[in-house]
Amino acid sequence: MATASKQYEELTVESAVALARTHYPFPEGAALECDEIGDGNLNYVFRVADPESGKSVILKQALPYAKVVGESWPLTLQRAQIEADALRKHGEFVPNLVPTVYATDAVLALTVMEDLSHLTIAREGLIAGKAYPQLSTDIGEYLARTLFQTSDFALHPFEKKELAAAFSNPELCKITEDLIFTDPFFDNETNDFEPELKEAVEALWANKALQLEAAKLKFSFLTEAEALLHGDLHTGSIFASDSETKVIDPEFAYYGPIGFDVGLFLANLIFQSLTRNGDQRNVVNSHIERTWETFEARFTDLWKNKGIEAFQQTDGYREFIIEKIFRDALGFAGCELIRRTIGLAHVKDLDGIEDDSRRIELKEQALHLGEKLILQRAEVKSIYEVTALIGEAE
Ligand code: SR1
Ligand code: MG
Repeated sequence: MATASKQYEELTVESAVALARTHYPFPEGAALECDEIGDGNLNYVFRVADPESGKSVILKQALPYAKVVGESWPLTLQRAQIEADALRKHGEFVPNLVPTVYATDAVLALTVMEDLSHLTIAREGLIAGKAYPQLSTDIGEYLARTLFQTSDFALHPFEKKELAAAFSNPELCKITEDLIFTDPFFDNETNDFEPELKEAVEALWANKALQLEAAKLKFSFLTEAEALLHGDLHTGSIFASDSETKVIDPEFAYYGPIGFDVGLFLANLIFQSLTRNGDQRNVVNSHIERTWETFEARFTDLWKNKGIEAFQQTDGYREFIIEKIFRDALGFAGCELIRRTIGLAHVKDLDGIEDDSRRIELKEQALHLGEKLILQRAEVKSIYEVTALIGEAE
């Protein structure tokens, strides 16, 4: 059970160990070891372990500012509670695909949770060439189950609206509204790109049709409370091995358009696909295709077996919803491709490429693909057309 401290203070290795003893059943007198292992943009992550018993636990603490920028960017501590609550809510539907939360402390903005360090962050593994055979089936299942079962298709409207209110997350949503949907489409100071990309970026800023479609996608994100989203489902928010997948970090969780989670994951696979050739690319393209295939199949199955909507049997309604999710997902994927290339927060898949001309070439491809997905999202009819577009980006 949670124990509230008197006031917020940043954890140290010493205080993390003391809290771990309080919140996790380490053997009496265990000689605990502790490391800060966080490499994200926003939080501290401490791993506390007892080498003797082999037991270990994670303490994640939200900082009152965005670590990626510094103390000049204050950020609500309430996101820690949102994250823990989202892990628990999603865990009701996919217990095998999220870490177990053991305890929370609202004052310290602390979550004590299952240690997943036997797994690797999927982005790192994919960059190293790993195939992760389970990844897309697991994420397709995760997406369908968490999103369907928190939507009006599965919940009584009172329960759904109560959840939507509980997951109101305005500050974190504002980050997404700015960093994904606004800043990259204008000459904004938060943007960050190599001078070699200037021409391509200026063409993007001058593209009025693109701006209009980005505005529509932002409006969807602002207004369409369809389901409880993860809100930041990139490959850095996923731990994986050949046989296991765990989704972490839902601090951006809120009620939003279903296609947002789907699109962000697809975009992050697209980055990885762009960096690969031949059979290696096919491995990732198969993940892109299987994510959608699994999502669509499971969503359909849940619709038929768990749906409570009066129009559930109405011919064409399920197809209409799935088509909307697909179209939205492509548009959101396009925005993610653009913002991770020229916005504030990048991806290592591209930034880690040392050869300057290769890196710039792939970033140009990412930008063009992002534009295409946004502008042509209504015409692209299948996920196989998306993987074909990746090939055409060269
Ligand atoms: C200031 S936070 C920058 C980015 O990091 C997070 O993981 C989100 O993707 C956010 O947009
Ligand atoms: Mg994160």
